[in-house]
Amino acid sequence: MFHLASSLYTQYTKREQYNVLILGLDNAGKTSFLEHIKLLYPSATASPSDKKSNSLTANIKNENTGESNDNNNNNNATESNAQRSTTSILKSKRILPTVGQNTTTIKFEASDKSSPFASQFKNINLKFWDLGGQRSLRNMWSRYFKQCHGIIFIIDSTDTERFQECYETLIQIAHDDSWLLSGENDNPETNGDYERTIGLDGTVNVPILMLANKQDLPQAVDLVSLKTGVFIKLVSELEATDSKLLPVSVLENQGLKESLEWLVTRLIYNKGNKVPQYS
Ligand SMILES: Nc1nc2c(ncn2[C@@H]2O[C@H](COP(=O)(O)OP(=O)(O)O)[C@@H](O)[C@H]2O)c(=O)[nH]1
Ligand SMILES: [Mg+2]
Repeated sequence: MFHLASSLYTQYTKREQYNVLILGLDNAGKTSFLEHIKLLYPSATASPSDKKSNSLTANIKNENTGESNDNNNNNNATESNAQRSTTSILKSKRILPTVGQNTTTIKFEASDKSSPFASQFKNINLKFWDLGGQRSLRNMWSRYFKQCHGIIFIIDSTDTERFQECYETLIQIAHDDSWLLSGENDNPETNGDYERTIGLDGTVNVPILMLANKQDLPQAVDLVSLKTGVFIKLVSELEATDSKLLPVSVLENQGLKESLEWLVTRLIYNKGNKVPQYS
């Protein structure tokens, strides 16, 4: 009886984990994105006593300004208040260029809990990998493809000179040979060769969320111009891929939750293809 109850409990509380790579050229805003996500969602690795304190309302001491978010504050703070506080916390952080990798696991939750779609977002963890974007580090990315369920590709919408490089980098990701390999194959018939597990077209089989970042800056290229400019070719190139380009400002917390919700919907939809890990 105890075993039945305990297995039912485990079944009910079990969480799906999706691994998401944050890619893009250096200076696009990848690390800032991850830092802001950490402020917006509760950590999945926090100790039980931290469980209730969403990082948004946790006692984060702002070193530069001395501001702190009071844990006793009303948790029902309005969205605009929440937006202001995470934005000011982020702005006070000093984010250095990433050399290795940053990883974080969050508990995903719907921004509108009363929405009929909120229930599908239950019990989902997202593990993010923020990898260095300098040219020399980009050839390391493919090592992570086998384990990943989705990609967030961040574009600096003000860096027009490097749009072409962005485009080429994305195309390279989508056609990387690693998508064809599922790992060592035990099947003796194939002689230990790698097994082909995805679509025969040889393109990436995970959703790609492209974020046109820094939309708060006046010189940022808007979404329509981006789509009709150099990125127009992406539409046909990524045709077989589940992808979307959305405008955001990581620094100002514009469009972050909405874009993540698009991604999570697609991760769930794609789970027959890429099975999540369970914890
Ligand atoms: N104005 C503005 N600056 C941003 C935004 N996102 C990131 N940045 C800035 O862009 C620079 C590079 O950010 P970082 O996160 O280190 O980029 P990474 O190299 O891709 O990890 C930093 O100075 C950030 O403050 C944004 O949405 N708006
Ligand atoms: Mg970085």
